[in-house]
Amino acid sequence: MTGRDSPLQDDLHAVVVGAGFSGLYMLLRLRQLSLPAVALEEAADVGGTWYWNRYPGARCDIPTTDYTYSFDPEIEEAWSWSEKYATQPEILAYLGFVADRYDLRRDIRFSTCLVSAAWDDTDARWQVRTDRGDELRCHHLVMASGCLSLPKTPDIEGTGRFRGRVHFTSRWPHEEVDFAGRRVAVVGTGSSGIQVVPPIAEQASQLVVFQRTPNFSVPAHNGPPPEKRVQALHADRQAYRHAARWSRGGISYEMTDVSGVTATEDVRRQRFEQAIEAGELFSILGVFNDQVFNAVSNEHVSEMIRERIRRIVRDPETAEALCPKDYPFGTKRPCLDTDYFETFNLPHVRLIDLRKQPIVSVTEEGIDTTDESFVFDDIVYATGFDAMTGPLVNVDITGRHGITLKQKWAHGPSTYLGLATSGFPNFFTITGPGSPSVLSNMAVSIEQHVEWVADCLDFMRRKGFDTLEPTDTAEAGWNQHVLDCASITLHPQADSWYMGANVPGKPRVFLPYIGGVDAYRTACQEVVEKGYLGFQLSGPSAQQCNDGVVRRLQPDVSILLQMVEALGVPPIESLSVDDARALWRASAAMRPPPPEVGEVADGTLPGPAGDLAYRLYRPATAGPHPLMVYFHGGGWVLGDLDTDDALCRDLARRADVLVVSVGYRHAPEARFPAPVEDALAAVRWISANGVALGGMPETLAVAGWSAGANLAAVVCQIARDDGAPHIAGQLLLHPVTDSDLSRPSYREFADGYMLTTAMMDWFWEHYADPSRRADPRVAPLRGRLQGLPPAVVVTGEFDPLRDEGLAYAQALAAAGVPVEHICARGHVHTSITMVDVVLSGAPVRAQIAERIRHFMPATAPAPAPAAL
Ligand code: NA7
Repeated sequence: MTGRDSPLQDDLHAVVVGAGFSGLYMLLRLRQLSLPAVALEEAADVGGTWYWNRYPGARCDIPTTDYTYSFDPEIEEAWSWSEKYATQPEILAYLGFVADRYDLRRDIRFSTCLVSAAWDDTDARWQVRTDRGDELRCHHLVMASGCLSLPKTPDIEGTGRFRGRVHFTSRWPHEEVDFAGRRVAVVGTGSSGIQVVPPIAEQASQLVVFQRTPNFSVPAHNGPPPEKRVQALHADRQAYRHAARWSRGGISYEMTDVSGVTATEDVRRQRFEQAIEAGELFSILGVFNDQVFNAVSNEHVSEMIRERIRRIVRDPETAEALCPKDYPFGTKRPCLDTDYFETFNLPHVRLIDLRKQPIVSVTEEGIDTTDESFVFDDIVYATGFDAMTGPLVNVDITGRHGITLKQKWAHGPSTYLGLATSGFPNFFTITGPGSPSVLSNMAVSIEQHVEWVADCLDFMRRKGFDTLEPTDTAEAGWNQHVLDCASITLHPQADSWYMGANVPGKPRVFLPYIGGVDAYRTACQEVVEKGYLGFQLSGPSAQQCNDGVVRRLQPDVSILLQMVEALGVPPIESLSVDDARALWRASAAMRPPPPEVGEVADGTLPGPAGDLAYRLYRPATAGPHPLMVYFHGGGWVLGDLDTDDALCRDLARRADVLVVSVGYRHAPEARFPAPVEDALAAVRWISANGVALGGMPETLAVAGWSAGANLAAVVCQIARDDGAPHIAGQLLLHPVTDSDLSRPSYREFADGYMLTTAMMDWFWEHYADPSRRADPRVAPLRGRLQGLPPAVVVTGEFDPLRDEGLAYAQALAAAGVPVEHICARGHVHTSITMVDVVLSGAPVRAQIAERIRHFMPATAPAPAPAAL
């Protein structure tokens, strides 16, 4: 071990903080690069979290086949795990073995804490101080200090008063703690509590478990390492590791396409039982493909877990108290257990539900709740950690301009890739907030981060750069992406430590990156391939900054695009019109069931060349309702009432309006001006018959998507010129407003974002002769815009039609028309309309519903009941 008193070298390339899984590997990589480095470690030996959390029952909950270093096949050969989920002593021994094998201890300063680190701009170095009085300088500071390493001080009255023995699962003594014949309290029922309860129950004469929030837990089925995994690993180690590195969670498992919403009861149970049988976290987290996003799907899994608990625990009241009910499954860290629920059937074990009888105070003898006084010999606190940000902001780290990390992150962490943060040059966080970290197999995520940092330091040295720091643009973009990913899940609903909600006063922000290890790894690689995109690099003779944002698409839009690409769907413009229509209809039919509304009724109305079909969507609320005529999209060639059904339902529900979706004639059979004539006739008829349909008088607005929005805009211009019918407002979703395809968005998003420039060409070809394309009834942007009804114009950030939509909004505003422009950030042409497929579209549609209130009055209040 590094001698405590031998002075540390003053000028190092890197200081690594921590000697757990990440610190050890970081140190090794630095040594392999011949970059002088030292690790500072608070503990007396290596191990990190596995050094401190020595409580009985402590185990990993990722199978050991995967909870292991994979960077060196030789250590994999030399070490074999004895169990599926190894105990803490075995994992600690493993880390000791790795430290020995590479002789890492000689570069680790044990029993030494980092006290402060301050960036000195003048010599581009960190000034580091330790609690042993060391003062040293280094080029790079790497925080390998763990995500769950700073225990939370239990926020319970009187904790200092207790005269018996007190233990923290997170700081367990090295000597064995004997509970035989003792009266023991365990406070906290997270992973640690759930692991420690059964072994303590085996010894104690009395055990009382104080539970504030019940936790979802499923059996670990511990035993020998899982044969299937072991075989796969031995058959092809490289392929096995590769699959894990490119998996969603850092461990390969079979992804399902079964939705919890649409699957039959039998299939749901079968999938659940398979997951229970596997006894792995990612199996139970992946029973259905939509359980992370969809409350109904999630509730199926939740309820099946509750059913298990009720079957196991004999006392119904205890069973009910152990059933989590107020947060979706998986949004608090789920647990794997060994006989946890069974333990409550033992006569000397009791559960106290703190929701019913909260703790008043810890006393000299034990614990007082509002209802009872308990006497104990031991109290075990399993009350958790100040997770992810705690270990970083509770050290005095000062970046440029004297700003501390604590100050910068006062409202929540801000990072680029969870690896670095602007204002703090040459500062790296291994598995920091904004990276998959705690949502993944940590072993895989740690290796990926360490390798990324090592490669980066190597690159800097080779290119002569001294400093590296993310730009504000890149960091803000990443923070937004991390938030976008979390926002479409159920996670924000839970008071979890993922949300920082377990520590009073901590900002409520979803801390890890939930986009997946695979997606994250791709982003990190892309950053490097694009010349360290979003990083400012500088040195004595070189500067480099390729600024930008690595992920701008909404996460579910990005997945959708990948799926479409993988399906190899032929380009619409390569098909016959009939085949294109069939494909359009088929893709709409594949979507999940549409939302319910009060009433859906089909009818016909008279058009200029025969009857036109319409479909009416009536909200469930009491009418009459404001009236909205809707025209579907599809380039005047494709689409019908069915293809835009979900969007119409969503509009009716959210905006509380009566939507009448109108089918109009299509090109090429009925080219311009036929669709315009149909649209106009429909609006006139609905205006005349609106009250009979259940609409409020004088409230008619028009709406449409894409080519449908083109028709809506054109109808508004004609109605204004004719003086009738009165149109209260226009909602234009991704509208076609011009026939000029030379705007930049047509080039920027020409291909790969659902609607392509080639497709638009094809639509135009079918719809209108080139000689007629300047007609304002074709290209409303070329018409007179004064005196038009108020408008809400929605454009997609990644839409070839973006610029013409924006141009229309600007031109309307310039003509004095009240207009609201909504830019759907990270969206493509189709995504807002894909209700229940693209979940990130929901907030945009909510915004639309709110904005159209400006021209659509609220539904009239239901008439008061007649006085008796
Ligand atoms: P957790 O998962 O944060 O669990 C802590 C538990 O302690 C949890 O049940 C808390 O209830 C409870 N707690 C915390 N403060 C109190 C007070 N004041 N009174 C009563 N109960 C309290 O930490 P763990 O150590 O179990 O697990 C951490 C991670 O380590 C784990 O997820 C794995 O990744 C490994 P609450 O839910 O806040 O109501």
